[in-house]
Amino acid sequence: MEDVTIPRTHPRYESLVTREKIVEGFKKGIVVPHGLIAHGRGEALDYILGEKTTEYAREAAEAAAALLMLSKKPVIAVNGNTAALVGRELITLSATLNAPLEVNLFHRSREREEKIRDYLTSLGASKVLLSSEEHVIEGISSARRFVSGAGIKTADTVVVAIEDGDRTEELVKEGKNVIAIDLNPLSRTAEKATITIVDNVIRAIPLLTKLCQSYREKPREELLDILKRFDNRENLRRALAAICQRLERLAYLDKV
Ligand code: PTJ
Repeated sequence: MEDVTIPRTHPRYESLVTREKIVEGFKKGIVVPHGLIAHGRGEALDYILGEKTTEYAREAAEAAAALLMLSKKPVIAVNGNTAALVGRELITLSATLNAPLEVNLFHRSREREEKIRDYLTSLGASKVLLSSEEHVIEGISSARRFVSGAGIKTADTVVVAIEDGDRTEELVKEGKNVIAIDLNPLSRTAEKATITIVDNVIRAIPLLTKLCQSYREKPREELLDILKRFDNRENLRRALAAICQRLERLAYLDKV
């Protein structure tokens, strides 16, 4: 297939570069075909959201950073899409938190797990865990139930992104906090997570990392306070309201 160079002046440059990353990941065998479809859904939602981090997404990211700073054993789950889109950024978040990355796939195969691990290692990751059939999250019907004993199984907080919704609820049932990054405020993952950041991973992961770095010296009481003020249901309501308002403005005005 021919490689396409995207001119910097293209009005949709960022979006097209991101799309190229997913396609590259697919060619490398990191992203599954279903991941391309998921990406398209994300693109559509991001377009409606205005392709920028909203105020409510920032507040959710602040609560997520506070929770991560308070967590004893955070783990960052990685799938095909997140490895392809934000592999490097996930490594920086992992280093900032001293939290492992764990490859956990819906369309699971050992071969793809290893490909993703090797890809992350080539980018500089030092600790990438893989799933094991010895450790299971009960109640999950997909292959995502297999997790690492040193990772998700024993984590107190799990960061998940671009998820299909089958496991957040079960992780929460196991007493874990779940931080989800999902552009769809109506998804099951968004609803069931402890904290949902309704934003694109390409913006949300760097923002979360920056906030974690700046919260390092924050006293525990302040972190607890940030967390206490956050209400996930209310935040999702604001996300939906913002989508409605933006569409209304687009419908009645010539520009947004
Ligand atoms: O690599 P695997 O095998 O684990 O499979 C990963 C996919 C993505 C195929 C799997 O998790 C899946 O099928 O996901 P869904 O059900 O399509 O859900 C993905 C969710 O992520 C949807 O709500 C999308 O709107 C959202 N999404 C897509 N792209 C982004 C996103 N959210 C944040 N940032 C994005 N870039």
